[in-house]
Amino acid sequence: MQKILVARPIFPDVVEWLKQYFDVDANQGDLLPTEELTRHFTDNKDGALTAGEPINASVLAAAPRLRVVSNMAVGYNNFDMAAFNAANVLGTNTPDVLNETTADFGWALMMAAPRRIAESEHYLRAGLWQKWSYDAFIGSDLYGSTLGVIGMGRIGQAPARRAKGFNMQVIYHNYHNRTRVLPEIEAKLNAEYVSKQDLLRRVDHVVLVLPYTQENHHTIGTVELALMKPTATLTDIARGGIVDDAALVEALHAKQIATAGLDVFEGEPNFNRDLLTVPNVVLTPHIVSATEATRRAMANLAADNLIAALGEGPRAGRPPNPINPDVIGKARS
Ligand code: 8YV
Repeated sequence: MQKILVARPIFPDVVEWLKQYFDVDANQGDLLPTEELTRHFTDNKDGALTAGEPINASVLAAAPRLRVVSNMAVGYNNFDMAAFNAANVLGTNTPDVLNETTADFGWALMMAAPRRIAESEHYLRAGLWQKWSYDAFIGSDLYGSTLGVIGMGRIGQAPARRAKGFNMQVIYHNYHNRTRVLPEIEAKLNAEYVSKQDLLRRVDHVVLVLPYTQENHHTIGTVELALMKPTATLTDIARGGIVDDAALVEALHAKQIATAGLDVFEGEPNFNRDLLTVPNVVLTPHIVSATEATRRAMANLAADNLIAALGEGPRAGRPPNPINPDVIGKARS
């Protein structure tokens, strides 16, 4: 039987399902630090199921038999894909199943931040509410405003679809190496392609939905924040590192923009604690895909990918979501 590692706790029934095919080392305890992760791989694993654990050249070197790593996430910046390709190791991810859940959560942040829901709830809980006042927690509208999507991919199109119901104008920009989406998608979403600078100048609410790559590091920093309206909202449901969190703290304190909703952070879970000094932000601990149905769909897809990539099950040899399909069938190097 081939051996696999499940690198962190997942649904127990998915572990049981994997046990039908593999000898499973199921780490159902706490998260594994990298060194310990590496030690698990020296035990000749053929595959692994991860959810954000960093898999780099040194981890792969410790795992000479490893042929596939299946990430339970759509983003795979935890994989060093150059190292995967050099070693002929397949990476897989879980696209599409989380698009709508992610968009819903982004929408929730985009409503909560400008309407100051978290900030005003803290005020109420602290017993500070004494009277009604015409200007207490004044915010800005979503309905009829301009939405800016940076990263109009599979997920980015989902908030753009929601914008119709809010009578919003949609403008978008794509990131490194990508330009416009197909004209029929633009027409359907009624979305206008603009430069990043134009988007930042015009937008009332901007949502970031782009993958983390070196080129996208600090897509939003001091310069970009300075272009935005003082009434604007920034929503980040992408990845830590897309926004320069220190620059954002400064911009919020200086009231360069009105507010932000953030689910992802540089260095998470050890995020920049200066964000806690800013009252007008909504901060959540990377829970964008956390609904029962979506997390189940992600876990099932991650298991499907692993089973198929290791030549088992009904899709043997044809995993649904290969990131680097060129390595399929090549000997591990
Ligand atoms: C994951 C995510 O839950 O899919 C992604 O890329 O950001 C989240 O939905 C998280 O990354 C854990 O793997």
